[in-house]
Amino acid sequence: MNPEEKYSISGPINPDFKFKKVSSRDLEYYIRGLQQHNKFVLSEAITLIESQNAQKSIKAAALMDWAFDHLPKDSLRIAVTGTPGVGKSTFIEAFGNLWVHHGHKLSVLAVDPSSQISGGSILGDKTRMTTLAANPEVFIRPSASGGTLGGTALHTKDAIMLCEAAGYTTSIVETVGVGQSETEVHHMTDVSLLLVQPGAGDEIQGIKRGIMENADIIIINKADGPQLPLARETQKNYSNALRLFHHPVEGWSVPVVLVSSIDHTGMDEVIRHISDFISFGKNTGYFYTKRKTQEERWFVKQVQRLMEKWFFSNIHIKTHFEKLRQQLLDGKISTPAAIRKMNNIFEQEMNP
Ligand SMILES: Nc1nc2c(ncn2[C@@H]2O[C@H](COP(=O)(O)OP(=O)(O)O)[C@@H](O)[C@H]2O)c(=O)[nH]1
Ligand SMILES: [Mg+2]
Repeated sequence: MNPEEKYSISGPINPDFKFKKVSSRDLEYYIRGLQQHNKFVLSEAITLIESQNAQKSIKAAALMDWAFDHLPKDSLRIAVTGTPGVGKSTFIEAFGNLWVHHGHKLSVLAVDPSSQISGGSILGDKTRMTTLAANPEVFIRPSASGGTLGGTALHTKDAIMLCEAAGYTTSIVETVGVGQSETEVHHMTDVSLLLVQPGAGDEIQGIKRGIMENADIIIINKADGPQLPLARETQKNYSNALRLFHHPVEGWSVPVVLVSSIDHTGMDEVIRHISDFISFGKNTGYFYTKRKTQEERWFVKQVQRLMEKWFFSNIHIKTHFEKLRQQLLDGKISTPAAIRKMNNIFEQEMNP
């Protein structure tokens, strides 16, 4: 008997009873589904790892362990960044279909530090990715609803691994919103594509240094129709401006490509530059070092998160912390003194 049948009650006993869906999937179910490249199960598996439920997180941890042991030898993680409206989703739709045509399996995920801001959610973007969504070789994950600040970034990294273990060896991560997601996405991908629009020279001045320096390939999107001459001008401006920036990969000069995601032009060139960048990175060792550093950074960040959690679950520490905070607000203690006191409390706790 399947669990749905087992728990469903119908008939005269209580006609108003509504079947409450219970998650009765066992680990085997997820593993088998991922092994079979089953998109539905993959989607369920990502929901599982996003869950805050304690029992589910035990299962999620076991699943992540399995995924970690079953990562493909070769995988590619691509970041697609740029301000909202620049055409990221439209680009992914065009590029993704071509990429799959080259024989790859692809997943599309979103990194969204604050899912509260709706406007640009990938869920809405699915309408811009209709043909991609229908492609059997493509898995698209709409961005999670709700979630804590920074939480979705956390899950995106794990979701990439689940997708890879399920055979989707290329992942595209689209940033939703600006700011934090822009920086986070570079810490979980191998190559970053920065999309910009045709525009005036002084707009380039406005692009933050960090954003330019993190771009491995710059794409001038919407290079079509009446915008084409302006796009060419913008291409020149970016190429010039790039001379002022220092790319982390010694010897890599960032290409600036003209693309129309609507007319599907420039896509082959993008693919060539991605391949070049990856080969270059593998030859120099940068590719592997970057991945290792990403894992190390992730470990450190998560341990810091754990430390915070454990420290504040200590009632003694929490009480003192709250007391000092209040004293600070009441002007009864100076900030340096409060910090010193907190330090003493930590010391006592660590060396009882
Ligand atoms: N002319 C033109 N319009 C485009 C192109 N790419 C995207 N757009 C339009 O730009 C708007 C924003 O696109 P979208 O993909 O949602 O941007 P995102 O917010 O960066 O994901 C939509 O109206 C698209 O049709 C392009 O290559 N050429
Ligand atoms: Mg989008």
